[in-house]
Amino acid sequence: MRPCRLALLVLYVLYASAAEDQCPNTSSAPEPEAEELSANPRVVRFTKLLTNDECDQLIDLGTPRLQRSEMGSFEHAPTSDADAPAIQRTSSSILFDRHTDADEPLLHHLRARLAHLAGQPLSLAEPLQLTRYSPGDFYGLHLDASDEVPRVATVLVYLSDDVEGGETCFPRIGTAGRMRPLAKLAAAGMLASELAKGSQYCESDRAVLRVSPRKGDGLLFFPFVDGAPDHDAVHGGCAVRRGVKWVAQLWFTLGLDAGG
Ligand SMILES: O=C(O)CCC(=O)C(=O)O
Repeated sequence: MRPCRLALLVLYVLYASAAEDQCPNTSSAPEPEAEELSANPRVVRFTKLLTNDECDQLIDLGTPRLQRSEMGSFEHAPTSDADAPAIQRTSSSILFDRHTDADEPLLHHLRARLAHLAGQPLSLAEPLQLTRYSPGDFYGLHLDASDEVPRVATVLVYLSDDVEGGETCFPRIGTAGRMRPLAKLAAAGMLASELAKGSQYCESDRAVLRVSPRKGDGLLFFPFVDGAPDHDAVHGGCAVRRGVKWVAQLWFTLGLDAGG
């Protein structure tokens, strides 16, 4: 194992043991129903994680400041590796600012709630992101984490209903034994061409995990496991065919607490 991975692993073990204490449930909202959609990689769906009002308020708060979505994390420019240009993202987003938006009660409350559900300390949470997909918009297959951006957990919350298409697609789930390991393709420099096949996994006759947007529901998964990106957690957002899909994303990233 490379020294930086070992260091990250040690960091992770240390923080994970403390995490339970650091993410108390500060909300009076009832715990949403949780359903494990996949054990490995682990993907959990929460039903009615946010209320309709919370979804609508978040959209209202972010809409005036939407811009073309970018790749990468809020601290690192487009992401992980030389494969990044092959990935496409056509939506609009706002990354709520940690300082400007710090006093916004809705954001404060939602971040704490999502951290609790993810079992992660709030100190590892990036700023909350809000994203809008209009008809035709999509997010190609990608890994949320890299060695430089060790995102240990992702929470996605769907904020709108009445959308056709727009499923969150995990092409490595449901295809066990039928696909070459993505990590090996990455090592062979073939990650970009594999990720570019994204849209074919959105077709309805393919038996991969696809989660349809349902207002208020959330997904939790873990892009960085045991000190390395988990290639099996690769995912993307299928093109929206009708309606407007809104999601909120919160990533939990190792080292944020140390770096500020
Ligand atoms: O929109 C989706 O369903 C997926 C979004 C996503 O993968 C992301 O923001 O990292």
